[in-house]
Parts: sequence; structure tokens; C-alpha cells
Amino acid sequence: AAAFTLGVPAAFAAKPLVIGFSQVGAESEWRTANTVSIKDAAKKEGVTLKFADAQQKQENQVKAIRSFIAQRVDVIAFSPVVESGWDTVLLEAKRAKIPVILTDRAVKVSDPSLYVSFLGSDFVEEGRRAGNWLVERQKKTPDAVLNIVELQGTVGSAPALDRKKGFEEAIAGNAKLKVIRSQTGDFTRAKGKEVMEAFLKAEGKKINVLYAHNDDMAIGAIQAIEEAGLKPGKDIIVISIDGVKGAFEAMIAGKLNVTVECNPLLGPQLMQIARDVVGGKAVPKRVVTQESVFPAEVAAKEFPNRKY
Ligand code: GYE
Repeated sequence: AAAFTLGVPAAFAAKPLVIGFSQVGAESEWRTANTVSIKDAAKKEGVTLKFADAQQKQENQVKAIRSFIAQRVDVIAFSPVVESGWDTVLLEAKRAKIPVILTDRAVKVSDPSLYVSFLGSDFVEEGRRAGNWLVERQKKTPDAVLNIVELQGTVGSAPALDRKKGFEEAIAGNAKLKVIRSQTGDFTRAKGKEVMEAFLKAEGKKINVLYAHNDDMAIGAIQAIEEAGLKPGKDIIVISIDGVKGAFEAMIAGKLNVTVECNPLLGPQLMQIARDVVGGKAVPKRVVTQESVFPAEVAAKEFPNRKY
């Protein structure tokens, strides 16, 4: 009877999809939400996820990608810490016939066929939205010059380069809006605080506006502003990007003026693209996430709807 056992022979059973994912790190609330979204989506869909945390270092990502190639995963996905320096390792993946999906951050490569799809936000547009908000705000005090200090994200990363560019574009031509200092805070609270302390020491009360490339740096800087005896959100206008819960709390407390949304919940879409690629379907080269802008006035009403 044993010879007639029913069931699918192991060799014909649908194999679970295996994705190797190299994450940037755990530098911000945004990143934590992004990691949770990807892990949850994989679990829900029965995808085997090999997850590697690069701790904000490109060399760790290169190592992780090489190890995914050696393990012959079905798909490699990663959120590149920085934009450049990927040609060699991505060529290795291509030669091994393993498709690569970029999530969240972009790369600069000489050959665009080195990846199949890029899922993530339009960071230049986010920077523009931050700048446009300030241009509107400036109209309330048309005669005043507003001195801006900028906390940039990780040096060489797509969101830092693009958010700087978009913001500059939006305020260009407005002689009353001046960026007087700009430095990296590496997307972390601790660094945001530290660099803001230095800005305050150097410029003191000359600072009218803080533009931070993410909420975490803004939250760190808010602490520095308070410790300097000033009122964030009032003495210094604070603008940031991401739209994490911590930003909504800061807005409700009157310490942050606006956050531009950047959606980290990319897990379900990533799983879909990976399945399509492996299933031989055509996938879009670029998938842009939908996002809005939340000024402090709507923070309390929107807070219960926030998912990250
Ligand atoms: O804005 C920041 C994070 O790449 C969009 O990285 C992401 C950025 C996000 O650390 O908080």
C-alpha cells in the first residue's frame, strides 16, 4: 500500500520563493517600519526571506549580495546605502542570472539592465514639497529674510542628494530664503542633535528655519533647540520628511511645523514584483509610491490613521 501513497512528490511541489534582502540598517523609525513591512509581507506570502542588515555600510551590502549569489537565491532585493559603486557586484548577479530589485533607494549604474525594477519614492519631489511649503510660509512674513540650516541624510545616498536638490529647486529665485549651513546628520537622531548643537553654537539666533532630510534628525535637533533655550516650531521653523509617528507627536506638541510623507510600507509590492519577475512576467522598471504632505494643523486629526 505504501507504494500508492497519495500526495505530490517533493520534486514537483511548488518551491517557496527565496529572496535575499540587504537592508541599509536600523538608522531611523522609517527604516524600522520598512523592515517590518518586508518581513511581514514575506511571512504572509510564504516567501523565504534571507535578511541581512548592512549597518549603513556599502561593503557589508556587497558582501551580502555576493553571499546571496553563492546561495543561488531566486531574487536579490536591496536598498542601496549609497548611489554609486554597484556596477561590479550587480554584474556578478546578472551573470549568475539572478534578478535584482531595488527597493527604496536608487543606484547610479552605467548599464540599467543590471536591475529589473526600482520600487520607491520620488525623493526630488519630496524635497520640492518641503521647499514649496516654506515658500508659502514665507508669504506670511514677506519682508523677513529666513536663514535656513539643513541637516542632510547619509552622504552619497539617493534620498540625501535628491532631497537637497528638490528643496533648492523649490526655493531658488526667492532672495529671502537662504541656506546658511548644510551638513550631514546621517539620518539618525543622535547625529541630528549633535550637528544642530554645532549650528546653534555657530549661528545662534540667526537661524530661522531647520530643514531636516528625515524626521529622526529633526527630532534630535528639536532637543538641541530646546536645550539652547529656544522654542522649536516657533523660534525656529522645523520642516522634515518621512511622516513617522514621532513626527506627528512632535507636531501635536507644537515643535515640528510640517512633515512630507515618505512611505516605507513597501513589503507587499516588493513580493509582487519578485513573483512576477520569477514567473516571467514583464515588470515596470520604476514603481513610484504615492505620498502627501502633513502640516501641523492636521496632525491631531491624521494621527490615528498613521500606520508607521
Ligand atoms: O527617509 C530615512 C531613512 O531611504 C527613504 O532612509 C529612506 C530614508 C528615510 O533612514 O529616514
